[in-house]
Amino acid sequence: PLSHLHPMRALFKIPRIRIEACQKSLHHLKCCFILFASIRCLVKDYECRPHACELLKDRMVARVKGQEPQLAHSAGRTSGPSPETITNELQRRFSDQLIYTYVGDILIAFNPFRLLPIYSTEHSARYHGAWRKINSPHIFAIANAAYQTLLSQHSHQCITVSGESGSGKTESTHWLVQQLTALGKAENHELPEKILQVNPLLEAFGNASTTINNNSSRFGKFLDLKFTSTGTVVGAQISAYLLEKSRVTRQALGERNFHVFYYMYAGLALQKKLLQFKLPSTYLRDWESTIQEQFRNFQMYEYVQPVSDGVSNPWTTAAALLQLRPGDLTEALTSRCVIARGETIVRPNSLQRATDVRDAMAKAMYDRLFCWIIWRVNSLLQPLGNRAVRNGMNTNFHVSILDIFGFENFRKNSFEQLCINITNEQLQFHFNQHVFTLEQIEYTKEGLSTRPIEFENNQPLLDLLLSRPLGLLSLLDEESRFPQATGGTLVDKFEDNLKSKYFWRPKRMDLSFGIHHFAGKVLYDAMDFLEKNRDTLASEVLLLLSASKSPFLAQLFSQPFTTPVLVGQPHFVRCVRPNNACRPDCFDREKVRVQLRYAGVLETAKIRSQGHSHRIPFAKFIHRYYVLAFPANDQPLASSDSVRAVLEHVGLQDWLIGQTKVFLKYNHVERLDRMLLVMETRLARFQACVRARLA
Ligand code: AOV
Ligand code: MG
Repeated sequence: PLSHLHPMRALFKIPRIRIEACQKSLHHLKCCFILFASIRCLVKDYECRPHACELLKDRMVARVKGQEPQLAHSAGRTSGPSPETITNELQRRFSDQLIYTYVGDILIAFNPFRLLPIYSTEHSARYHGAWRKINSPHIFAIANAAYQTLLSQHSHQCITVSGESGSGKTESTHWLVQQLTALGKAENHELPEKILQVNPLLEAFGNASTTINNNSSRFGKFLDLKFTSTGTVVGAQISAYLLEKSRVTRQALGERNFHVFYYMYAGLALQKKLLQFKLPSTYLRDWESTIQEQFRNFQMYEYVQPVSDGVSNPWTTAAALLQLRPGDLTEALTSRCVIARGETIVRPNSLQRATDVRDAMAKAMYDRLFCWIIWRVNSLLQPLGNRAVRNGMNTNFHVSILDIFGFENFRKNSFEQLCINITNEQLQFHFNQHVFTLEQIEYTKEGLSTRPIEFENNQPLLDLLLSRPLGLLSLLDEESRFPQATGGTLVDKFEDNLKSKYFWRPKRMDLSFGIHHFAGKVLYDAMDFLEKNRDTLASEVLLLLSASKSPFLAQLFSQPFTTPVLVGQPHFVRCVRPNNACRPDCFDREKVRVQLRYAGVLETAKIRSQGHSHRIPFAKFIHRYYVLAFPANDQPLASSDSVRAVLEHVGLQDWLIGQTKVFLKYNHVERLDRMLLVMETRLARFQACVRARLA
């Protein structure tokens, strides 16, 4: 009986002006629906034509072919340099456009904020299987080191790329993937192309412009490349973490929604009047031509038809796009079922609640869509069907690359920044564990003496944030369970329970609190923490969407899209941002010094110059290298004596022998592998020669 009235108005008798405000804010939801309807076609397009997605990639993909700079070797391996010396050296190198420097086997990568001619195919080839010393420090060398270790030790490798927002992690990841796919010469020529084209696709949906970085990753990405035992790349798998889905409905001042919305807007130029979008002209100019072509593939017309019929009610449009009955959609957003005294009662939602339900729905749709894209891409990149697999070859060899969102400190920091910064805090801990703690534990376990190196251990910070039941996140979870809790009660709770020098509350009665992270002090605003942490999707909405007539939508809401994760022998790339202004010619010493300090570069230089990053069990070492010192038909014991015999025979120095393992520096392994290669090559020639004579 109320159907002739606007549904919201009918339910709450709210003034028209508020209805209009509400309708206006449906705008972003509408964008989401349209995006949603077209996404299948976009991914389909990706399946058919990997090249198409290249069009979406920004100028970074353009290769500059020109004069190549001669990179000098790093000065990173001196023992005990001062922070001043290291900063000076890095500044000198940066001004010579030498952005890469080794500290032991860790790569320091400066963001040059300009395209350097050092990523060409010729450069790539130079680092294929090359001994590290003969080339300048480079991101390609890290890919090569991981690849060679995979081949020689048959163990999973994991390259972790870290650094603050805008320091160049995602770009570094791109070069790593390019080099690894080039090294793993796939039999299927489309595969490397497809693996590389995943980036622009995922960046369109998972990256956005922030005030710090105009292509900022708003999710964590773990890319796992799969190889055969002989090093042929046969597939890949991606896992994504913590997509910042709140961006779909709200962006901070000066920030934007995910890139794909602007690509869509631009592509929708033809439709703009129809959909009443206000299009920023710059996007139009940049993207129109690209998207026009894609747009045809999107088969958008059928989806936007209801609007062109002159039906302006956003509910009807939304329901048509989602293939739901308009009444059902309205009902799910504007009312809820509550159980009281054993009876189910339908209660109308307040305007605020209806708005929250709508936002939660848009966020959930976007999030699941993103997971679905990754799941779909993974199914296209899995090794099944590959010839190597059909032939029964083992493809259980992995090199993984982790690229997360970097440490952030904006003028206003919310729940998302807390999650991002906690993730970075954990990554820093992982780095410390591998570079300092585990190294020292392993020396002690193997009966070797060490000189302990002091480093900034962020364990107390992790305790503050993650311990149970009194860590910050546990307290937040606990408070989220109280329906009456507010931002104020939350910060009070923090203040009463978090007794640590890393936590402070600047003003009582205020909703802000501070955390002194490993990378700097951040002031958070607890305003929406509870709501964001609860992250609830009304059961009515969930039911409704899973029952959509659109099989695609129904699938999204009835099936989980998850992927497993591996660990492996770590390799580290530490990205450094030379200045805040994204300028290619500016080296802000103070900014760099802070990053070098919190990344522990000084301590890393010390430990890596005296440390041994390869620790190989005797049996593994003997199995691989005994031929360097023993006759090929010998079977020497896997003992410390045999290991020593090999190392002394080949003339290496500065290694250590523990109780069960031999401790080698990265260059030792390189030299051993090189000698092995020389020997194998000679042997092959000798065999060929004998065969020729016999014939
Ligand atoms: P991020 O991944 O570390 O930030 P990006 O990799 O997105 O940082 O780099 C930021 C910008 O710096 C890029 O868009 C490029 O313009 C430029 N850049 C980075 N590395 C290079 C390079 N090697 N050569 C040329 N330009 C480069 V964030 O994802 O915000 O944490 O969340
Ligand atoms: Mg990034």
